[in-house]
Amino acid sequence: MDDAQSPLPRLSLRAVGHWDGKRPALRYEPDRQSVGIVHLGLGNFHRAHQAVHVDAALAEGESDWAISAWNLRSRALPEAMSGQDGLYTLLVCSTQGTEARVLAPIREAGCAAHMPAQLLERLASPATRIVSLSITEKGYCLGPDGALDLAEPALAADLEGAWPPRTALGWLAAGLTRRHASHPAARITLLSCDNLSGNGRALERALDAFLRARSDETLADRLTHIASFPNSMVDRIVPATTDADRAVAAQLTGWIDACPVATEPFSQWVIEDHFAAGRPRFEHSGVTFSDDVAGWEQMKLRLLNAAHSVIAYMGILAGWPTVAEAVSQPMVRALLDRLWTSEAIPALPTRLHASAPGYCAELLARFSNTALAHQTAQIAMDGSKKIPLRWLPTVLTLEQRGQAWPVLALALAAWIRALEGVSHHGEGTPDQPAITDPLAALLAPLARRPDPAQAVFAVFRAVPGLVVLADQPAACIAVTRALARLRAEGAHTTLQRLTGV
Ligand code: CS2
Repeated sequence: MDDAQSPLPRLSLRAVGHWDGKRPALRYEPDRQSVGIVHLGLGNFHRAHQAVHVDAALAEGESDWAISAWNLRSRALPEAMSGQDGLYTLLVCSTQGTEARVLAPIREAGCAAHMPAQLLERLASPATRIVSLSITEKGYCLGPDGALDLAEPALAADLEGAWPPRTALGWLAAGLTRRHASHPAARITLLSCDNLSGNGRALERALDAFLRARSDETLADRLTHIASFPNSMVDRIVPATTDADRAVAAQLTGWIDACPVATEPFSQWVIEDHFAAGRPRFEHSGVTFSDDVAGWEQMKLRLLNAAHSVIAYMGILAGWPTVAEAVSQPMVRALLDRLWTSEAIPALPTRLHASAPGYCAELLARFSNTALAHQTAQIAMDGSKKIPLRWLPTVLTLEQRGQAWPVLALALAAWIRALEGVSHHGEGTPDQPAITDPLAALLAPLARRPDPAQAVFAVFRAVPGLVVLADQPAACIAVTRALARLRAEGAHTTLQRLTGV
């Protein structure tokens, strides 16, 4: 949308100040809120999830918990938000309609590579009591055993003292070192909001390993006294922003917003209540505090995220661009039903079995939300990092019990087929795989090996998180059969054959 030609004003504090009583109002004065949270990974998920809970806390008068939000490299969103005083429109979309609200919990947005001194200062400030992260699975630089991958190039550079740091761990280490020098007793919570199992522990171990790898034992030891790392399960479906979202935001609010965020009505956040330096009263806005975050995480990763990835690769191959379009196909619904009832739920710990069917019924309703254009290609990204967390625990559990897992075998084959760069039109070129992945350049030629057995084995061998499957002949055979079928008959026929629909 072209601001210059639009009769509508750009979203800003000034524009909102001229509120005419008809538009969505702010519930607090943005300028009177002070920063208590530094967030790394300013993206749509953060803005539709954690930031919404912080917004509610600020509206209740907890004015020292505003957010300073940062991207490590990308400037686009921080700049767009800064251009509108940190304000943005939240669009909550359902088939009943779309609701728009303007939020202001993010009082500062920046790019770390561009403004390193400012981020360092924020991290070091004792006013910062929570540092939260949504940096995606790959941002933690973990190997398949959950240990820090010291060979990861950006991490290796940070261990050598690169400035500005290139990884979130490098930033945390730099910020905490500075903070410890000036305020040695200042306590802090480091809160992971990513889809990793045991995300808090994973972050704690990774940071500890990072500090020790650069011989900073003093700070590593000290963190066990002054820092906490609560595990948390985060859940809200938040697609990338489209021009259609911008048009809807303008229509509903009367302001031009360069970066609105569209999401579903559902939102869930379960956190261990271990905050070293206080926290907003998140329970007032629906956050659950629990000592059993692991159970919630397993349900979410193995039922929701696992199903999402299945839909993503089948959707790419079959030509369904969005999740809602994919699940409108009876054969995809049959596939999900089989995934959940015959594979994922039986492999969950028994104590979760009773609640799982209801959880899955709700998932199907969420996935069917046609008001949300959640692209299968978006979910398909970074499969080499996501699949080991989402599918592998189920596969290994069933394999150990001698039970078959045909849906996940097809899903693994679909991922390999998509890595070949082949979509439903047979599109994709040798240099341009259809899906984005940090290992795509390595994996695409392996996935294209003419012999499907060799393709499967080579891909498993090349992905650290899946190497365990390369050593399991029965698993390789199951995936090879599915890949051969996909190659010979295409996605539709293969799906029909498996589901009988
Ligand atoms: C999705 C998740 O893109 C993906 O990999 O599976 O982002 C998913 O939408 C969220 O985890 C839902 O909470």
